[in-house]
Amino acid sequence: MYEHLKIEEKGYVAIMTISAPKSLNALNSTILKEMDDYLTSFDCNRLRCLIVTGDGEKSFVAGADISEMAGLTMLQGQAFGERGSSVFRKLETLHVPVIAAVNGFALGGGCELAMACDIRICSDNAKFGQPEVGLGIIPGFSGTVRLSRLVGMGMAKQLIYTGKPIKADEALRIGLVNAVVPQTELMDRAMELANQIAANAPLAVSAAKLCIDAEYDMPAENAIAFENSAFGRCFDTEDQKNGMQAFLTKGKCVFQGK
Ligand code: CO8
Repeated sequence: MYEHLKIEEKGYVAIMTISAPKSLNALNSTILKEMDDYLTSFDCNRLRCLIVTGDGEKSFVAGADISEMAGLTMLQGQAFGERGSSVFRKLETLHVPVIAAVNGFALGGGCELAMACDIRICSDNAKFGQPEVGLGIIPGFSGTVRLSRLVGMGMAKQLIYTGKPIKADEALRIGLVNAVVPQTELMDRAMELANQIAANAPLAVSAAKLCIDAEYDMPAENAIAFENSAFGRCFDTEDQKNGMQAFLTKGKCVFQGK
């Protein structure tokens, strides 16, 4: 169905594998279009979590495709940046949590893709970096926006100005990833995490994601009001009634997402 995406579903969890082995899964226009199409068709009523990973054992995504960018004019460069940013924003605002299972190089657009996900875990051979200034460009695809929010201004500036990649243990230390695991265990650990999320009330998980993201840039008073309203809406769901009833009767709730 797609040329560069492999899609799998296991229960409530979907796995999107980016596959362009000749370029270490570098993102070209076709891949961005396919990701856009897939995310547009993603059924958040049926699926409760998405895992994003790269094909093979060497690379998650080695950046945007340099051979495609090399000859761009200023306007084409801006359009390419906007294209990637809009797809990543679609991923970031998907109504279910997205886990990046980073299985190797996450450079430039690869690091930017991982940062657009809710949670990042990586294999012990992973390398993260923003090498763009070494190519005469800046991190596009919203890299200058998200990196400082994740790791703080000082570290973001160091990574972007030097262009030097960091290893998995350093990415863990600065909070760029939540966990580092052996390569052979990466997908199992990602599935375990996804299944833990999927077992919870999906409308509540989705509301929590919306709140955390939307409230981040709000003044505290507005953020608190936003949360209060979302909190109230949870009481209009069957999942809340059933979840609390199950607790009170010492049962287990199988959430229906209603
Ligand atoms: N684009 C295109 N092709 C690539 C890319 C890439 N980003 N990365 C690797 N490849 C290709 C190589 O050219 C090579 O192809 P070939 O076999 O035809 O020569 C193949 O993949 C294998 O790569 P290497 O032989 O280089 O493998 P190594 O193990 O020696 O090195 C590295 C692996 C370190 C990952 C190395 O390939 C590398 O440095 N790649 C480029 C990394 C990079 O600079 N990424 C950032 C790109 S810029 C970017 O992402 C900007 C995003 C924002 C865009 C904004 C729009 C305007």
